[in-house]
Amino acid sequence: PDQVPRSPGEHVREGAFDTNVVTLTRFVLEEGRRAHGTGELTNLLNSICTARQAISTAVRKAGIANLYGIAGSTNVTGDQVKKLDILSNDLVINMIKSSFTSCVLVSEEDERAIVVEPDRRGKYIVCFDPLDGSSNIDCLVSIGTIFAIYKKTTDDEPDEKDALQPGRNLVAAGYALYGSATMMVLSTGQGVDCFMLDPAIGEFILVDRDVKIKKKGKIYSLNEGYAQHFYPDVTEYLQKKKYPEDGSAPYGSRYVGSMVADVHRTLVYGGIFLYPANVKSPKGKLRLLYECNPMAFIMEQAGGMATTGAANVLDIQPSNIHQRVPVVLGSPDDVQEYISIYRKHHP
Ligand code: AMP
Ligand code: P6P
Repeated sequence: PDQVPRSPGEHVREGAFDTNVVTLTRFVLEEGRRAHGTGELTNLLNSICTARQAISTAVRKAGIANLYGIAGSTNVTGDQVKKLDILSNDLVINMIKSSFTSCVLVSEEDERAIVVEPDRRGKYIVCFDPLDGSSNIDCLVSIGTIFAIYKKTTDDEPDEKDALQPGRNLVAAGYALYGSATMMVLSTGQGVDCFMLDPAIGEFILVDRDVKIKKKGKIYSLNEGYAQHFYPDVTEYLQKKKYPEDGSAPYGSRYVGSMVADVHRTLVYGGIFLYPANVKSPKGKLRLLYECNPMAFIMEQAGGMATTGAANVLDIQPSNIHQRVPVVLGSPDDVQEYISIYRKHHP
């Protein structure tokens, strides 16, 4: 069949040699034809995919290729920048620029937005975190790449302000998770699809179509090391998860400390991920443009929710490209329960 399987959550048969394997490249091409696009977004998505394949290779060979270790510089968040961070950032920038699809790039690694040179420009704006969770690199905990794609909305000279769009304007978003396997999760607004990297053929293969998150989960995920700084709404919410008053079982706790790993687990198993504001970080820690918005887009496309407590993440009008916001995302019933407690404390 020349159509991509349309039934939700359809798994490609495991074991059999599939001579009609649906690669990410093929999937994106078919979606592009269906959308009657010019091919620009298709080229952009495939260039991002290529960068992730290369990052996955680097991540998995880092020890051998001596890519570990401090590169001796720091990024805008003041984290020690490791060699893989720099390599990943360069890979993504170079692959996107050479796709002739984009005019402005915003990276967690670069203080200012990158304006693409005139002869290589296209209509898209890409915000990305090239290697999220980099503090986990040396202990081999899963890390990831996150991206968000917007269209330029004005005809004037491209610059940083073109990236200051609410998540509602997203054209596409997704992430790659470099875990026990490399998984690419993508949405262009018609649901969420998951692709597993098959190292044997160097292609991402469609493994889950139109993924939907559970309505309610049994896992909460946040860094409880900040408990003494939590605002009352978070403390009350956690109390209800640990000591349920309705006789139900307490929630389990899972926290990797890599947003991509914690969000992917939440997508697959259900539950709630929280990086809320606290007394020490009144805006939270995670970045709106290249962490919270893309993850909120994926969550909503999968039937989940993403809130700052006060508002839906995707409705926030960004004020600067490295803006931090509080984020609580996951199964809709779990996020709604948190929102009702938040509103009790913020009438
Ligand atoms: P383009 O002409 O390639 O920039 O595409 C124009 C619009 O069509 C995009 O902004 C998307 O909304 C849609 N589109 C194009 N290609 C794709 C694709 N591969 N997957 C999903 N939507 C697409
Ligand atoms: P904390 C990794 O450094 C990161 O940016 C996200 O991937 C992760 O969710 C968060 O920070 C972890 O922060 O304060 O719990 O160490």
